[in-house]
Amino acid sequence: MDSLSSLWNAFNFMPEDQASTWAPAVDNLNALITNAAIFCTVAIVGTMLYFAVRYRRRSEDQEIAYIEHNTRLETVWTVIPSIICIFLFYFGFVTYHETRNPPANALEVNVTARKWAWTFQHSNGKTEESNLVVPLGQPVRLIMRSKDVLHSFFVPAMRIKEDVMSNMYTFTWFNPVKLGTFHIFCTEYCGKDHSAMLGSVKVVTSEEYADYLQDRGAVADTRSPAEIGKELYTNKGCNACHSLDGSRLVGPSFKSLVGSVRTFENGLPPQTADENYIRESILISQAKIVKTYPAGAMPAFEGLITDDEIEALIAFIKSQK
Ligand code: HEC
Ligand SMILES: [Cu+2]
Repeated sequence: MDSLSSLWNAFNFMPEDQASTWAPAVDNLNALITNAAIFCTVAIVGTMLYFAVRYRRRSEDQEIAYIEHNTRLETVWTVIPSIICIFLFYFGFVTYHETRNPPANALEVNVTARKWAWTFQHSNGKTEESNLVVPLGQPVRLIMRSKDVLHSFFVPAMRIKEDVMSNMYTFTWFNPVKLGTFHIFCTEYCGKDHSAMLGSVKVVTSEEYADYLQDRGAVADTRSPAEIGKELYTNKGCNACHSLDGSRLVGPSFKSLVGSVRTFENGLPPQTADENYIRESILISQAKIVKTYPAGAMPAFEGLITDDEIEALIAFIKSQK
């Protein structure tokens, strides 16, 4: 029994910890695909070798049968693999769909990648490098961007991996089901110290998480991004054209904007307002003109606003429920 399980472990390449809700589903799917591939390889190569011996030419003047086709056989070897592929697609799609759609109550953490470190910022502004602290059993949605090149955020124990880019936000989420500390890697070669771009996810109880958020240490600015965003809303002049109470000024109100479906003047398809939409609206206001509003009224802020300021404005706009 012992030698059997050590044999199994030798062939099991998945990380030992299954620390998120969907880790077992990911592992089962991986095992299913691997086993199906091994089975097909053995069956096909085995049959091929057997036929090569069994039906080899036995003499120079041996006549061979003339075989055109076999409808029944061809139907079988088309239909069965098709069914297997549909099965694999189905299980893959279900898991993929889950990994792309965070629940509405997910906790949000902003992740910033740079050469060669990760920074995590929680909703109250608590910021820490390399160490992502999250509460057990609480879905966590990560809103990620890069300050320089392409990186990729990878936590094997959670079975999540997502590219991190400088010109848009990318997202991932997970629901941790195990207390403990788990590795973070960068899996996109990003230069000299790529291999040292490490970090850890620390899963703690919700009480420990609350204490963690409160402990702000010696930081100069203890405001939350939303509070900083509120100040920018006035300082950058957004308040001249955007109300917070739902009323129409020069531009649309920020009330309940995030998560709502936007329709546009310039024939573009409707879209749900998310972080990337807000970012684009600020930087390149002409890209999408909100229906019934004038084009060209909003100045483009490209070059006039930093990524950190945009992130604070997004947090503020999100808080206008
Ligand atoms: C001079 C007026 C004006 C100013 C100043 C202004 N905007 Fe706008 N904004 C508009 C108008 C008009 C629209 C709608 C037309 C469009 O989409 O360009 C708009 C659209 C938007 C949208 C998309 C809204 C939606 O309902 O989909 C966002 C987000 C936005 N602005 C953010 C900002 C932020 C943040 C600032 C400050 C940094 C700002 N705006 C400053 C006039 C303005
Ligand atoms: Cu990297």
